[in-house]
Amino acid sequence: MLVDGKWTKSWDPYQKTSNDGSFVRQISSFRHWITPTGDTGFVAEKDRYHLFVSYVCPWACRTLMVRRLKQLEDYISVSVVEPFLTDEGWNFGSYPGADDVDPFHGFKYIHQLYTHADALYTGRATVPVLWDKKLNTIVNNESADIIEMLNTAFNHLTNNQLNLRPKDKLTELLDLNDFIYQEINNGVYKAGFAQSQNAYQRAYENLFSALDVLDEKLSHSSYLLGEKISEADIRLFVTLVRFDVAYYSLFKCNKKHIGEYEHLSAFIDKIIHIPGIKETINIDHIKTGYYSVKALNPTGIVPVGPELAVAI
Ligand SMILES: N[C@@H](CCC(=O)N[C@@H](CS)C(=O)NCC(=O)O)C(=O)O
Repeated sequence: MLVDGKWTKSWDPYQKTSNDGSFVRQISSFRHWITPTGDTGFVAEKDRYHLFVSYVCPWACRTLMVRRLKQLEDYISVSVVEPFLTDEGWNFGSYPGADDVDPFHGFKYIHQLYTHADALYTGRATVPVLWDKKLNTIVNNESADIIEMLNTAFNHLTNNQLNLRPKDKLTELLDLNDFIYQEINNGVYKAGFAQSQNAYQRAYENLFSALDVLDEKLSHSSYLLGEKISEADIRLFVTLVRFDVAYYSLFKCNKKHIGEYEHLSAFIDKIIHIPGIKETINIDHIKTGYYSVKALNPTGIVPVGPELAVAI
């Protein structure tokens, strides 16, 4: 991580651990907001913004999904890092599907973007990073903010009417978002990076009861809030699509494959077939990336399987 703008030590996957050995995620620190009027200093305009992502990362990929669903390709360009976490964190390079170098400064590492934006930055250099090409700085590094912002900030320019945060269902959506974040998105990490048997077992049990709840919910409707796709679906999807490939074995979330859940697997299939969504998923990067975490997989061997129930 960075301390006062200096890269301190080799990359380590453990963000923070609480006293009982549970995994704790860092709070994001760049929280600017793009708006139609630019009252915040960041106005919505064509070709001004850029997303730095890793296909490995569910948080980054949810921003890619929303960019596609909201037809923002001409407004927000994208760079992809290599799937491995190096001793200096995410880097650009020649791995297939990645970009060689940061296109604006020629940086090799994502952490250089952070120190460019704040020379004394302290914290982890995470993806996604939403970059402002005009002001040459980070707008926001919190994917929850980014997807919320992309849902509305550019609508007057794109005329895209899809609303992933319907006002009439906002309370239900926020409750679902919270549940999905706690029990599923972060739930798999709590199991995978637990540092005590108790913390792991608690995470495992909570995760699979939450999956049961959502599988049941999806037996009544196409999407979590009914017949229209919402933010909650995107949040759920990014974890489900990585589950059988990475979390099941590497994170020891091995009670069931998602392929064994009738409604969750139909849900994955439905979302994958939305035009453009397949391009936001790169199974090779996901597998290579997760299995490159030495703390969890010291040999670095990447499994060949599994054969996925839903073809991607
Ligand atoms: N709160 C952030 C979390 C992002 C995050 O944890 N990204 C991971 C990849 S999945 C990362 O970049 N980790 C690098 C590190 O921790 O050094 C968000 O949702 O945007």
